[in-house]
Amino acid sequence: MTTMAPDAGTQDDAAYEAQFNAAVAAEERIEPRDWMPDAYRASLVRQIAQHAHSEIIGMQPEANWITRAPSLRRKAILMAKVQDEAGHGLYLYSAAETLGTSRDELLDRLHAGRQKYSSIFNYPTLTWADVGAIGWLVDGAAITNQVPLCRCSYGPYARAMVRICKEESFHQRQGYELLLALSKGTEAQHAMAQDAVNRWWWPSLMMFGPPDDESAHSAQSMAWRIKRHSNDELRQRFVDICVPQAESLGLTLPDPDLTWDEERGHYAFGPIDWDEFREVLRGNGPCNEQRINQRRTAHEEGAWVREAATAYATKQAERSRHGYRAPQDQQQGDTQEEDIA
Ligand code: FAQ
Repeated sequence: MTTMAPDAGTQDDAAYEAQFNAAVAAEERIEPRDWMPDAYRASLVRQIAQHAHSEIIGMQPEANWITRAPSLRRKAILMAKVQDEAGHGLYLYSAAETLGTSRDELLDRLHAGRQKYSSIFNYPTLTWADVGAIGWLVDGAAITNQVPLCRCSYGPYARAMVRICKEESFHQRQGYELLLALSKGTEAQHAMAQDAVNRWWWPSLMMFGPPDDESAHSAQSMAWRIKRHSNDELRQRFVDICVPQAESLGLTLPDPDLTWDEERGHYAFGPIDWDEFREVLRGNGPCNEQRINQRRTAHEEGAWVREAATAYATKQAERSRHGYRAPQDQQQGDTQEEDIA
């Protein structure tokens, strides 16, 4: 879309809003400098920030197992995955910054408990199999939710999601492969995999958010084409994908009501414990306090890194203003010429 934010007062807000609505309806992308309703901007900042916070807090449960991974291969894979989550946080904070809210401000809101992160990361990782269950179920749920976000009406968020989804897909596969190895291993390993799936299944279904009739933002977000599907639609899609995968894994999903509904062409599933979900959102999940405390500590302990990076960037900017090039920035050819001279 090309309607720039008004600065000459040539159109009133109603005209801009009509253009904005037409662009959204025509599946055009809204870009940072385009005019947009304040509520659209605020809702995007809310969702993108919650998403970014989830990515960085989501590093904690799995990082807990890096030092105890059972082989060098598993350790390398897990380190790469956890680093990817940090990267996802960065893309998303950057996308939020294009809407005029800085990363510092968003982190302050997270640390003060004024913004949420996904409920799923308030559960503990008790065994190595939990790393597999997170990859298979949590990343699987994340992909199901996020692939449609690649078509979100806001350009920077949609573009960030393309790369994130590719990486989440690798994460999901590593989790599946890990669980498969355990499931086909010894009896004790199989039991460990089953126990992890039993604990992560229901919280994974909660990741999709409250049921549609209780979802405060869905209707507006879908009208703005931020969200493309409702929470319940995506939850159902996820269940339908998981049932055959669980069969291939040789594991059982912990729901006695899980049956194929011929008429609807979907799996029917049992009731979700929404009281548990609400409690976790209120801060009373098993690990809420631990997660936010660890996040605050990491932020405080990382202050010197941010200061050093800022000082370095200032120095580089200063030098480039004066036309000085640091030796490491010079072309290799320059250095060779100097050497010959
Ligand atoms: N947890 O009206 P709705 C990942 C809040 S990334 C906590 O339905 P909406 C990768 C919601 O914010 C996982 N809060 O809201 C990874 C709102 O609160 P507010 C994160 C939740 O926005 C893997 C209120 O409830 N993914 O896993 C949850 O239309 C492994 C009302 O709800 C995203 O954030 C919840 N589960 O729909 C990383 C994807 N559900 O803001 C590491 C992008 C709802 O009024 C390791 N986000 N709430 O205070 C979305 O698609 C949407 O925001 C939904 C919620 C679907 C999460």
